[in-house]
Amino acid sequence: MPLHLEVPPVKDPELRRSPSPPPSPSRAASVTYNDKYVVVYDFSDIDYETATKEFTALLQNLEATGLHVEVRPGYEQTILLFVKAPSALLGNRVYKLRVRDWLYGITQTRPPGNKYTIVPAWYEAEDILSMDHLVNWPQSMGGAGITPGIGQWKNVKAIFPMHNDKVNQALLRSLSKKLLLSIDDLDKIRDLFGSKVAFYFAFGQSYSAFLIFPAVTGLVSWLWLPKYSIVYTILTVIWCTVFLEYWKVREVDLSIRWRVRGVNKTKNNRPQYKYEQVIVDQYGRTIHYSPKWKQISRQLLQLPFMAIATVALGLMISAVFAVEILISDSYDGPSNLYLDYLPTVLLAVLIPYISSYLETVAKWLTNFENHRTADNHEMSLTQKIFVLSIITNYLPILLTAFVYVPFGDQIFPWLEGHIVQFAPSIGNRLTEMPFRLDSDRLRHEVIALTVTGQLSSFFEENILPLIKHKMSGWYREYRRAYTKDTVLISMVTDDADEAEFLAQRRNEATLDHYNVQDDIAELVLQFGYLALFSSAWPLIPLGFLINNWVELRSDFAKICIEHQRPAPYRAEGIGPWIVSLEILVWLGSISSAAIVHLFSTDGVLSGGWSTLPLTIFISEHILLALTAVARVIFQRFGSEELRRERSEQYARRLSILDEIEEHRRDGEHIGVRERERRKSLLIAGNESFWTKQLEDGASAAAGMKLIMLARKWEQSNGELKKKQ
Ligand SMILES: [Ca+2]
Repeated sequence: MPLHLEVPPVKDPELRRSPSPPPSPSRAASVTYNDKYVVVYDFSDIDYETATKEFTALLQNLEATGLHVEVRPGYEQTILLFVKAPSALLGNRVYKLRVRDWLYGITQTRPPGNKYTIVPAWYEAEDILSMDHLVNWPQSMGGAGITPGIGQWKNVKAIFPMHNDKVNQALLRSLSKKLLLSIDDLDKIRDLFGSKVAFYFAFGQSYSAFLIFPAVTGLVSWLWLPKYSIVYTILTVIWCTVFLEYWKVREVDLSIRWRVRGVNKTKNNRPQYKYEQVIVDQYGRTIHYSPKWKQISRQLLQLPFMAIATVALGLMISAVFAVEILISDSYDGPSNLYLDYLPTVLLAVLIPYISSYLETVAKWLTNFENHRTADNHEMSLTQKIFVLSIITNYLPILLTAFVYVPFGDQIFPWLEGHIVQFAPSIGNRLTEMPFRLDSDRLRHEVIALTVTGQLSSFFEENILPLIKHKMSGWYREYRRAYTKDTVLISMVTDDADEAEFLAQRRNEATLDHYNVQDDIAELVLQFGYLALFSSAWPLIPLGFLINNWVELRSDFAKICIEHQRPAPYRAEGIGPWIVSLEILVWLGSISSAAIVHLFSTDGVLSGGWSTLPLTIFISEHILLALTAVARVIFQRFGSEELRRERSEQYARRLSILDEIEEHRRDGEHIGVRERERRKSLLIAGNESFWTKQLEDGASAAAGMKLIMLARKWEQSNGELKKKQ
């Protein structure tokens, strides 16, 4: 077997593949994370027969792929399948993935070797990605085809790689000592969690570094310049544009550095993707065809959804807003103190309720849109939720700035008049006070919303999940100790030498899946506050700068502690968030201009000729927006010439691809000798955990025993109950 070794640019010795580190006397130190995966199988909802059948199928699929499986009990009625890839299999997959990348034009040099070549990974996440493919990819592509929660595998709760705690902690420690993340830190995050997650940190890092400039100008403006300063505003608008253009370049740089440029076009179909036909075109390429017009027209459905959501949320927020002002400005009846808090309480109760309903609709809509790749699906859903959060976050400020302050003196007397007419009992309590215009109100609104927004999102993101996780842990312990529920781990005792390892993995199995889009959305929303409203309160950038220092570190800790280790998927950037940022920059230029125009000299613009330029300005920008939408749609259709060129390229590649991607699964065609060799390799390894169920059928027997134990216990318990 020819063995081609490339020089691996490994930065951290902890991040090497299993055979590389020298044997260490301590067992904990010798655990490798690059070649393992955990599959969580939950059989609490199904009967004995179904459970054994499903479990056997699961195991057979994994073993047929050439993976070694150790079975251990999990919490409640779950079985943890610990999957380990033989290094020959994994190294070969890593090699094939590199060849695939080269064929798709992601990398420029052809990796030397043939279909038997085994290479060491350059970093841990590269191995784990291939590990993920072995477990998750369809059988036709040489994987085990385990897709958690879908179809045949609906009782597979999760598949995940294990956290490399030592490296996690070391990196977190070094990050918390630094002011800014270096390129080296970003590389390390990529080595751990893959480029998709690393791009979030890269974006957060660039954004925070850029924030230093408006933080300084903002402080200067706050100290020495007049309120709603025009100089500060112009600088901020320019800064926004410059930052965005910088990030576009930076993203390309990083995607080349991380060898992921163009990786989005190589993504597989998601299992839920529905296609109408399978076509083999003249270049020999299999296409799962679903008409473009159908997809685009389905995606256009989000426009009416967004319109309705905007109107619904908008009406509610405006109503609460009007009540709030009526009460604070002119209501003179009894129990004024309680009434003061009424609108806030109303908003606090109503908004989460309506938002969660709208989110359900958004989820349904995204499923309906039938995206081909998991990336597109995830992104489309996050973008919808992002628009909803934009409305709830920005609308109160927009109402204050552009409705209440300029038109309040007309709207509120009119509103009061109507209340007197239709509800005299309330109306009579409204005093005939002349409308007091409070131009500081905008500033206060901006301060209150940005500060509480950052604080509450920190709490929701970091503190609340920790509390929840702790509580469910306590509850589990309580049930285990005091109730007669079937809990597997109380029937089976762990081997002493694995107890700690198993405790950690059981904990990881209960954690949530991590979605990096949520974190990006949070930063983009923050950027929007800055772009749209910082002219009202120039200390915003300084506050955000401090917030983000904590944010990036606490997000890293959050991934390590509160979430399962994310599968190290690849991405070539932050994707459509660029478009969101562009829109926010554009909105920011309008909003800042209008705020300065309305507030800077204390003179409030009121009707007449002076609003004319503003109207022209806005209508012109609506036109721009339409052009942008059209551009996006046309880009979706793509250029015919480009497609043809790519197809010809593909035909050229196909001969090599055929040789490389043999659609056979490793476990099915290896001989008895190779099987024995792999066993002896496992025994020779330093991890006794992976040698407990080496004999053929041992893992299956262990799993069956666990399922039977649980069911027997339930049976005898049920009979006991009947007898009593
Ligand atoms: Ca975050």
